[in-house]
Amino acid sequence: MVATGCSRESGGGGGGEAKKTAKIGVIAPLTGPLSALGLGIKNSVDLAVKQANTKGTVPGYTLVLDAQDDAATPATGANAANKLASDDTLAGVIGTLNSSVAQQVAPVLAKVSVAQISPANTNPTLTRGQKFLDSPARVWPTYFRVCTTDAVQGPFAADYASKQAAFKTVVTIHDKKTYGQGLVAEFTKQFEKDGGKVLSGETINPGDRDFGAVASKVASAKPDFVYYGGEYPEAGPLSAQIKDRGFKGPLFGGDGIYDDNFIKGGGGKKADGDLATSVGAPTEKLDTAKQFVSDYKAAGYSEPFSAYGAFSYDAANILIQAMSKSLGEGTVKDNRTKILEALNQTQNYNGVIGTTSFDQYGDTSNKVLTVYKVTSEKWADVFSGTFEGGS
Ligand code: ABU
Repeated sequence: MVATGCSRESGGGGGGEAKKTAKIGVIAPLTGPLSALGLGIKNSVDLAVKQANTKGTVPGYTLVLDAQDDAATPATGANAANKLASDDTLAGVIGTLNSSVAQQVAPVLAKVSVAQISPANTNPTLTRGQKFLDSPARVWPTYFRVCTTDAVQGPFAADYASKQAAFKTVVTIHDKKTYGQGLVAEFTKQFEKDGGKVLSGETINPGDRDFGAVASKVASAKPDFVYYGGEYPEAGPLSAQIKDRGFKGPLFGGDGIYDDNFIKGGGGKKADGDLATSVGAPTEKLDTAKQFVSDYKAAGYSEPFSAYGAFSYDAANILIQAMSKSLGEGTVKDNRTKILEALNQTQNYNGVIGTTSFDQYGDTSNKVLTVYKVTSEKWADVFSGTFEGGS
C-alpha cells in the first residue's frame, strides 16, 4: 500500500475511504552523545503526527513519520536528507538539532523544494547569511526555524552576566563548530560593549573528554566565569576539570548544554552554580504547554522531551497546518511549493511555546530565552526575557 502512496482507512460505519500518504521526515541525532536531545525531537514530532492522524487534520491523507539519524554529523545528515528527498511523498522535514548539520541538509532539501523547520538550530547565518546583522539575505527559501538565534542568545547571556551577575572578566572557550564558535562571537561583542573584559579565548576539539591544558589556563587566569560555546558532552567534563583545578566561578553556556546529561557528565555536585541559557520559557511552567506535557507523558515515550520537545511539536504542527491548506489534488511533490507558500504566511500561530510568526528570512518572532542555574544538581530557571535589539 505504501508503494502506491495510498492506503484504505476504515471509518466507523464500515465504509472505507482511500487515503494518500504524506511523509514528515525528522533528521536529528538518534544515536550518540547528543541523542538525548534528538530523541526528544523525534518523539515530539511523532506525537504531533499521531494526533493529526487521529483528528484527520489533513483530509484525504495519512501522515507517516520517517525519522533519520544524523548522528550529529554533517555528512551523515546530508545522506539522511538525500534519502528523504528521493521520496515523492515527502512533505517536509523537522530538524536538524545541529547548525553544522543544517548547513549540509538545507541545500539538499532546497533542491527538491521540501520545507525544513528546525526546532533547535540557533546559528544566525542559516536564515540571514554571513552578514546577518548588517545586510541579511535569506539563504534557502525552504528553511525555517521556531527557535531564536545566537544573535539574540549570545547578547542575552552577556547582559545577564554583566548586569545581573555583575561579572567583569571571562575566559571564553568554544568547540570550533558552527554553533559554538558563532555563539561565543555574539556573546563576546555584547560582553565587551557592557564593559566586560575577555582575558583569553580558547578552543577545544569536539569529541575530546580530557581538558587538562585548557582547564589549567582558566585556573591561572582566574576570570569571574567561563563562557562556553558548544554542547553538553564536552561541557560537562570541561566544567568538572576546571573546578578540579581550584576554579570557583561558574561555567556559563548556551542551549547546547541545557540538558541533565551536562550535570551527569560534569560530576554532579561540581556543576552546582553553572549557568545556561536556553530557547523559550521553561516548558513545564507554560500554561500553553500543559496539554503537550500531559499527552507526551501519556504516550509513554522512553526518553524525556528535553530542551527542544515543545519546539519540535510546534514545528510539526505548523508544517501539518501548512499541509492541510496545500495538499489536495495531485501528488505531495506537486504541492510542495504550496506548502512553502503557506509556511511563509505563518502569522500568530498559537502553539505550546507561545506565538510563532515567520519573517521574510524564515526566522521566528518568538525570541524568548531563559537563564537556568544548576542548583542541588538540577537545572532551575532563574530569569526569562529577551535581548532587545537582537535579530
Ligand atoms: N542550538 C544549540 C545546539 C544546536 C545548534 O544550533 O547547533
